[in-house]
Amino acid sequence: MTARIFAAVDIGASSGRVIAGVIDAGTTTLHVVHRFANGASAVDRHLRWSLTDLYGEVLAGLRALAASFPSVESIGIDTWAVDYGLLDANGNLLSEPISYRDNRTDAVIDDVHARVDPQAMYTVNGLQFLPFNTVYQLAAEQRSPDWGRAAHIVLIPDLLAYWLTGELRTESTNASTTGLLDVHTGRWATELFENLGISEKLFPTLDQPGSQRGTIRPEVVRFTGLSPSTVVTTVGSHDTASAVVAVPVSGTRFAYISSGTWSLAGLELARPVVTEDARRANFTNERGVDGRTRFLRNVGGLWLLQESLRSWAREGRQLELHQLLEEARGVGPSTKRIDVDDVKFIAPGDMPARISDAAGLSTSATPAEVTRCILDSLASAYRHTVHTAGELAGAKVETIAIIGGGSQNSLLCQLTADESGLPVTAGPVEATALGNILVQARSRGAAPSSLEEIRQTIAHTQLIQRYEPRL
Ligand code: LFR
Repeated sequence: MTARIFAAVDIGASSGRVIAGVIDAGTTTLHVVHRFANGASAVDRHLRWSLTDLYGEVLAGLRALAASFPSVESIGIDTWAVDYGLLDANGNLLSEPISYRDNRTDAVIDDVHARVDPQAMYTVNGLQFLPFNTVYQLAAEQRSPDWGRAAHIVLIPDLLAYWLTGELRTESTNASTTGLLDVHTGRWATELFENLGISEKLFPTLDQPGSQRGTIRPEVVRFTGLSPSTVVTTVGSHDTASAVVAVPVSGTRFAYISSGTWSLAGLELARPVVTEDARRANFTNERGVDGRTRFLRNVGGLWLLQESLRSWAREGRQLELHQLLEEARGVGPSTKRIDVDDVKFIAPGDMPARISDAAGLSTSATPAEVTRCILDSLASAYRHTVHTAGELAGAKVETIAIIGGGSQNSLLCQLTADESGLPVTAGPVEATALGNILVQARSRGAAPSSLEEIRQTIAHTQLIQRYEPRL
């Protein structure tokens, strides 16, 4: 059998990649063909992404892809969730999308909750309260000059897919993070739209992972050199949904932690849990591939460390991550910890000072001590979250699967095993790209049909480390 080739455009809050996945005799091998930086910056009084630049990087990546893998069949796109761009009636982007780390929703949250009781809202959308959920961002947007001219609200991966194919849709796993999708039916929650004074028609039609979005436009063919028959396939376009496809564990008795800028920690369930206890514990029911429920919490993530490294670099201390982690291992367990979920850590800025202040560390705390405090605090938040998820869902958890970039942080993985008393599998590092690629492959007959079989293949073919709890 000849190898089949698929590509993932995978963009996170701090970097993006175009990755080719070569599937040969059941093994998927990934090749990164293009990497680029991402980040939001202050423009016109808001923290904005540059989607125009990101699209340029996607095109450059696709050009590199065509050069090395001309027989690529299909491309899938995933990014972070909740953010969107507004298009006018001619399909033009009205302004660069505002980042979820912007503070514009502070002024509108109470107003939204006055229109829709948060308790009632949770029974409909099942979503964890986060100040940046799209529903709050749209409430702020309703006060902006762009609002009157907006004809379409387009989530970030769908915007990139629109520019590549000309087709406008809303992918459903990502739609579930807007706060406007009915968690029980998977359709738009009409009543919420009405109560918030937002027209449901602003969102393009819902689309499911595995369906064909469209073929690439002639201009894209000309620029990239890709074949005109190349398609864009809808995948779990919420990066976390794609990542959860690629956990290397079978059965139901596992928790996952998709560890990157954020840590998304929780369970995969057949049905949502929208009890008052789940709401109070701030658990979300995001939609997964194949209509599964991702019952999880956004726990603070490596953002705390990434942003600390940036602060130290601004002070002229260029620290090498590997060495810093070794030093953090050496300083031993920290007695002082932070609440990694505190909203004061969401915005960019001087993170070491905020952390030292919150933990009560001395002003002379070294970067290694701050780092150890971050990792110990994350590990105990992971333990607590996994434990609470199991209790709320009535599920037994026997293993924790850490996937994504954080799975390479062996100190964090070991601390998680120690804190939780459970074995931890770590990897694949590129879970999101693998999940993206395998959902495309499956829709074209090049990967097994059930998520369970896909996961078994991943467990057998990808690099997975194991950490046992130490007493
Ligand atoms: C992870 C992620 C989370 C989402 C956050 C903001 O990259 O997609 O799942 O809550 O970013 O969009």
